[in-house]
Order: sequence, then C-alpha cells, then structure tokens
Amino acid sequence: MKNEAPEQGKVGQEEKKIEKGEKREAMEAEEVAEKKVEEKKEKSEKKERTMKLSLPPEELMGSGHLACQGCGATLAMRYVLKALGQKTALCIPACCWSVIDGPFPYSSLEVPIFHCAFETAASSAAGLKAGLEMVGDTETTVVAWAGDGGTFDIGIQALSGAAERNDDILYICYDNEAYMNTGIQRSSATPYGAWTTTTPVKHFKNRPKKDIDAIMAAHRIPYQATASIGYPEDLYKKAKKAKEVKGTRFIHIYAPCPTGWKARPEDTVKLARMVVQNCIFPLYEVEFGEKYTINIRPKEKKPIDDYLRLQGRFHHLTEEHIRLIQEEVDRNWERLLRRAGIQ
Ligand SMILES: Cc1ncc(C[n+]2csc(CCOP(=O)(O)OP(=O)(O)O)c2C)c(N)n1
Ligand code: SF4
Ligand SMILES: [Mg+2]
Repeated sequence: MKNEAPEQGKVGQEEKKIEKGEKREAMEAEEVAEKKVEEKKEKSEKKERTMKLSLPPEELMGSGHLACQGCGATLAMRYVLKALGQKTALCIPACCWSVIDGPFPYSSLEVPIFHCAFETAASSAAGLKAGLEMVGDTETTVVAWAGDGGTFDIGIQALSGAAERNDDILYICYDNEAYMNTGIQRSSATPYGAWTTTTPVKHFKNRPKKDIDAIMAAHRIPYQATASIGYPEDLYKKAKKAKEVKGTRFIHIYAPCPTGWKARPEDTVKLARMVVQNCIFPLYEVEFGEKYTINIRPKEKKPIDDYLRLQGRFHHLTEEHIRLIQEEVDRNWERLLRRAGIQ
C-alpha cells in the first residue's frame, strides 16, 4: 500500500491535467461559437442598414412637421400617402398626428385634412365619403387616420358601426401603444408589462394588449391587414391593395414612439423589424374575416429579450415576467398559424 500511494497521486494529477485541458478546450469552443453568433448578428444588422427601398420617390409629406425625432407615426403616414396618392382625404381625430401636421394655415401634408372629434374618426370619414359621392366625386379615397387610443378605446363604437354597415372608408390605426399626445397614458393597446404614466413601475400594466384585429375580423369586412413601419414595401403594398377594395378596410400599423417607450430615436426602425421577427406583431392580411394570409414567417422565431431591453418602459420586468410574455407570444402565434390553416 505504501508504494501505491505516490502512483495514485500521479494518476490523479494526470486526470486533473486532462480535465483542465478539456475544460479549456470547451471554453475555447464556446468562445468561438459566441464570436460566430456575434459576427452573424453584425452581418445581418449591416445588411439591414444598407437595405434600399423600392418605394416611389414622390412625396406627399413634406419636411417641417412637428413630430419628435424618430417618430414611427410619421413614417407610417409617409409610406401610406405614397401608396394612396393625391386623391386622398384624411379625417384625423385628436392624437399626435393632429399636432404633427402643423398649426393652421401650415401643413406638412399635401392632401386635405379634416380634424374631427376624438371618438368620431370612422363616422366622420363615412360622412365625408357620402358627401363627396353626392357631389359626384367617387375617386377620392377617404381615410380615417387615428391612434390606438382613438381606435381600440374611444373610437371603437364609431369604427364598429362603420364596419358593420361596410361604409366605403379606409381606416388606419397607427399604433404607438399608449395615449402619447396627452403624456403617455395607458390604452388598451398598451402591452402587458409596460410602464406608462398611468401604469407606473410598481403597478405596470397587468393586462394583455386588446386583439383589435380579431375584433375587426369578427365584422367580416372585405379587407384588413397588419403592417409595420419596419417593412415599408409590405405596408405600401397593403395600402395600395386597400385603396382598390370597396367597403370598409382596416390597416393596423405598428409605429414605435421613442418618447413614450423610452427608446432611442435611431432604434425606431430596428424595433419595428424586431417585433415582426419575434412574432409579437405578426404581419398578415384577412379577407372577409376568414381568409388569413401571413405575409412574413420568420425562419426562426427570435426571443423577445433583445426587443424588450431596447425600451425603458420594460426595464423593470423580471425573468419571470419575460417568460410569461414569451408564453403569450407563442400562444398568439400558434393561434394565428391555425387561423391561416398552417397548423
Ligand atoms: C373626447 C376627448 N377626450 C380626450 C381628449 C384628449 N386627448 C387628445 S389626444 C389624446 C390621446 C390620443 O391617443 P392615441 O389615439 O393613442 O394617439 P397618440 O396621441 O398616441 O398618437 C387624448 C386623450 C380629447 N381631445 N377628446
Ligand atoms: S410622442 Fe411619440 S407618437 Fe407622438 S410625435 Fe412624439 S414620437 Fe411621435
Ligand atoms: Mg397612441
């Protein structure tokens, strides 16, 4: 036994050496893998930064508007007007856009605007359309252009009425997920977990975002779609398509608000792309409440963490909250796939 002890020690030392070597190798392999992931991420971000748009150069929205830097709602308007053209009339209820346009007699838009009461976007647009037809104008596209507060909450009665009558209007909701114009108050479009001035960190919003698209689908309107300012071509195509349809059309546009989301203005487009890639805000169309078409199906569903991290309004969330949000996103995505007949 006496002789065996040093031998065992040697073996033990050898084993430790091998173990150390293996650990170092594993660590090196991990570092290489991490580096590769970083490089891939950088490459795809660079590709996105250098992407060229194929939208027509004509602009119906000029410079000198009054929005904050990086406002997603301004891009929404710019792209939609490119698709609809000069023969467009807007009904805008109280919202950021009723200020962005500029003070009378100035306007950053080259189409007529009717500023209407907060709850009346859809009924004002329907009235305007009927009036135009009475005087023989059947060409003008009449658009109700409202925020999420004016659509999901206060204007929903007028919108539901117009949709049920199938009034010939295009209703566009630019969704910045709160009442921004009056100081970032919670709306029913505010997502679970978000800070707003009426849902402070200690009492953050604990209800999920209202599914306005399902509500609109229940009205069996001829055409509806979701869109994001991060996918301008898709948005443009949908606005063009909606212009040609008769009856009530509804487009729900995801439009980040750096001011209300405590995000960097330069991240607006990035957020509007991430939200589609992680399936929080999928892009799809619905015809007559039944035929669902998903326009972008990400190859791999990105986790939501990076998206949440870029917005101060979510900084208080714990791992557990994020897990709950991810579960909800997964459930919603599965349901959409089923509706589109994919699963
Ligand atoms: C009947 C009525 N209630 C409240 C207001 C005050 N108000 C004006 S704009 C606004 C917020 C609109 O929020 P949203 O529709 O989401 O558009 P956003 O400001 O976010 O662009 C509110 C509450 C009003 N003008 N009229
Ligand atoms: S508060 Fe938000 S939505 Fe309103 S103008 Fe500023 S960035 Fe745009
Ligand atoms: Mg809003």
